[in-house]
Amino acid sequence: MSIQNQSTQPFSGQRPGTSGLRKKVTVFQQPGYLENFVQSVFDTLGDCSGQTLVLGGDGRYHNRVAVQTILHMAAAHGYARVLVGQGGILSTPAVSCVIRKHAALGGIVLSASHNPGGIDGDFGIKYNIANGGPAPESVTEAIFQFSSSIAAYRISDAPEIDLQRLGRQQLEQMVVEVIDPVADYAELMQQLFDFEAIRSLFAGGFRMCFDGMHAVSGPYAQAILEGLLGAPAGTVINAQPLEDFGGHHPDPNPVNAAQLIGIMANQDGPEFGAASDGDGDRNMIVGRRFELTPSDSLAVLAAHATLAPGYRHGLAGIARSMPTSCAADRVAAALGIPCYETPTGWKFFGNLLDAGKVTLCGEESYGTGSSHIREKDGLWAVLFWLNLLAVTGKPVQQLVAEHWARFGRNYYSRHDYEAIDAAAAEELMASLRIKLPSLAGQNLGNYVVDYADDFCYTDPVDASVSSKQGIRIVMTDGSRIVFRLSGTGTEGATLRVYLERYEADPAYHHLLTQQALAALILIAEQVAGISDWTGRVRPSVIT
Ligand code: VG1
Ligand code: CO
Repeated sequence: MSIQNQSTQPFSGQRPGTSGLRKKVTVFQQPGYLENFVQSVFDTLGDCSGQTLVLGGDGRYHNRVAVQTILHMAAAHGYARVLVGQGGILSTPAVSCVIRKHAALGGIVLSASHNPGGIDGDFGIKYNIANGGPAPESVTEAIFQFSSSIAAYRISDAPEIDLQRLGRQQLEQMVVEVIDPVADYAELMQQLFDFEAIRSLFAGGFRMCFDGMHAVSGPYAQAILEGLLGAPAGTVINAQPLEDFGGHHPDPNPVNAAQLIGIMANQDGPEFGAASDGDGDRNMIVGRRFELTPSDSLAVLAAHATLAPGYRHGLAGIARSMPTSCAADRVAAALGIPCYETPTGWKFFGNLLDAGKVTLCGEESYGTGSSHIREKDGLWAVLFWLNLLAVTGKPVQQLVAEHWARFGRNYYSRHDYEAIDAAAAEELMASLRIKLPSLAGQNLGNYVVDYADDFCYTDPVDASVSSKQGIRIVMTDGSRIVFRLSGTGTEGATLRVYLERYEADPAYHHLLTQQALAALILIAEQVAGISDWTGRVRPSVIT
């Protein structure tokens, strides 16, 4: 066994996007591709001797191969210890939890999250820092710089590690500790939520359905919901992680989780439904015949947070990504706490959480989380909701209706135009940018534009600036249209159009979302010329 220096060439385009480096599996299978990126991570970190690394992924195709490679590279960089999930499995929130609990220097998450898996699907890698959260832009930029000039990587040629065998194994001078992927995470959840109350809820006949979407959250949900909380066997469907997610798209929204929506449409079916994504950091919450928007979910959780033991002392503040609806802002105002608006991507919440400025965070893309870790957390959100349902005795729909009655309703929808021509997408955005200055004060349909800009964020903690984070057109009544290009797709470009309308009057809280937003949808098309630029007359996904 020895450590080798393998000479290599840089690969172009290893710049991490919204959430790490995501490419087709076939790209990652090129000799040296993964190694280059990992070497660039280690070069960015500098001396890793004596440190601990956490490693795991969502179980998608190529996960185990990549885990072995990274273990052998970590051994060549002086790490004292790697904590790796059994079978190479760790959800994104579990990685964050394990990094923090075991004071690791950082962790590597192998996932392309909500992107499809399998041999024809996507693979991804993301580095998380010592606070448990995604590396900030300064770190990802350094990784990219190293990857563009790399000449060699270091790796051990020792035999493979047995990823099934729990406990310690030796790799060169390094200890590899294969850990139960669920244990630390489950322990943390029990500190935050009223497991007694939720256990009684299930014991009293309450039924739910959790769709694991054949991705990583299945084992977590089974251990916690069916194991610790006593929900009946079968509560978790599609529970087993599969390399291709069973051919499905592990992106929990009503379109992709059609099976769950079907189950929840049944009048005699479960009262509560939820789904998570590829790497377990997203959540979709559904009631019986009722779909909840993630923006509303954040707002309702914030309004009732003190009902959960982990939040009984209240919230320091709330943060939401810019395109997320302003429903949470109204709760923050009522609670007298600040509400921060950040660019899309969980990494932007890290500083606010570390500084103790916020307790709850959320994104419109089915992402919710808190200061307990530094990632969004799918099952955490489900347990939070279960805690609310158990304590209030009210179903989801009633809690949400009462919320709207008190705060007003923010109608909200996202229209995605996937796999469009990348150059055309850039041109659409460029031409919108040119129009921005002339939009203020203009009448668009029944709306008057208050202001229009390209969102630029200055981090309140370290003053770092992130520009061009999405074009927003904000109307005088607070309604908004936001345009941005996805940073996680791997085919062409994806245009996301976010639409929001505020309605204070309860007499208008029963409208169908797309109808409530119809005028704004029309304005978005008129202002941006979406069909002209993309050749599409309708979005590919509406959530
Ligand atoms: C999308 C979502 C964003 C989320 C990101 C990573 O990014 O819009 O809110 O943080 O995915 O989520 P984009 O750039 O494609 O819009 V996950 O669960 O895929 O790590
Ligand atoms: Co995810």
